[in-house]
Amino acid sequence: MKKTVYNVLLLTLIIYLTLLSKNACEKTSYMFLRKELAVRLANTMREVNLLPDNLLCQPSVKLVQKWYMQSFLELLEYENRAAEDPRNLNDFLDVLIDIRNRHNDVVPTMAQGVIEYKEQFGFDPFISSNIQYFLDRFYTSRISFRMLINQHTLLFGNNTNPAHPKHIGSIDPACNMAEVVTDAYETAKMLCEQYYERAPELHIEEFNAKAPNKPIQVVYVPSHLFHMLFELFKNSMRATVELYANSSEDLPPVQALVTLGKEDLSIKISDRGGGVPLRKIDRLFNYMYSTAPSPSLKPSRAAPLAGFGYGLPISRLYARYFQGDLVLYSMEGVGTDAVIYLKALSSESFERLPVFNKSAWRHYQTGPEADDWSSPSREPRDASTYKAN
Ligand code: W6P
Repeated sequence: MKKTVYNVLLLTLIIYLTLLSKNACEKTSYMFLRKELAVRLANTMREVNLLPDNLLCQPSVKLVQKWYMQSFLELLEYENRAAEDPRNLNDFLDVLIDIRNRHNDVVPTMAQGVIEYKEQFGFDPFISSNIQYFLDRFYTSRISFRMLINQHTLLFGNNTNPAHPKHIGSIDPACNMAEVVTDAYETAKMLCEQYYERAPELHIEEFNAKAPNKPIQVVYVPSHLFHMLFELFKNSMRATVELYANSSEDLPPVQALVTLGKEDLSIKISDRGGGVPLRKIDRLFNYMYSTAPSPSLKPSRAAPLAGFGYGLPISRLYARYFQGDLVLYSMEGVGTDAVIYLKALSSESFERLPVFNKSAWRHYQTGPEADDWSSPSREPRDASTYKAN
């Protein structure tokens, strides 16, 4: 009898402590986020203001600024609202969801701003490097902002994900790489077949150097990984299908190699799609270069495998956000290897965030510097052999 009572009490105590700590945790998260999110928004807005005037005055950029300002003010409302009142916690959840929705279209809207600029002023290498620097930082900060909002709303919005009960918010503590690779491949394959009526096969191979023959897993955000892999598969498939457009030969498969070492978890996606000359590789990551000249805000009208042209640079930001990277190695005439590098240990996957300081400020002030390498274009040359693109 005594033992049972003890057990019941223990159980009640455990349930009570769990509830208590869940609430304590939500309060802590609330107090952290109301400040942290406002600070990140404010820093971003200060940096937007450093953009060249001709870009700042574009209507799309103005619209994005308005969204940031409104979200900032909404967060400030909570500055003095007690975490002890559950109504505040619940209202805050709703505000976060509103903010997230308000910012859904920031990427295509900024792309539109770049298009508007390009239509008026043309392509300018100085502005392009300014925009590159700015958008890399701006989108990284957006990734982090959405990550924090997602964690809070998923953890405390009291709807546990029934499909993935083991996930902690958007994080999978045992994210199986081969599964996400297959998933991203299948999704890209569907699009590819819709558009081209065929798609290359996938050959997937794993090499676990750390624990031979064990599946490769890591603590990661599956949606980020999916985003990167989906982008790479679309590019590989398009290159492959277009290279074989007038051929009845079988398509060379896309190969995926997932490897795990002590420090890196790497995923290589290889295609035999004919490759890209080295001179053009940087352009694939350039925001200003890869924005289409005509507005195409409705993705339905665009070719399904083309997208906005922002897929690759943003995928690279996802990889870098947790201290990884995304690199392309292409051999023209043959094909392209794309490698995603991630940290094998979650203890090394801390956030990589832009800081707003004097050094960042200087990036927007310096004019185009004189090139300190010889440039063939300054030598007399035969204009008829000059390749413009
Ligand atoms: C290509 C161009 C490209 C970009 C990114 C990933 C793969 C590929 N393949 O031909």
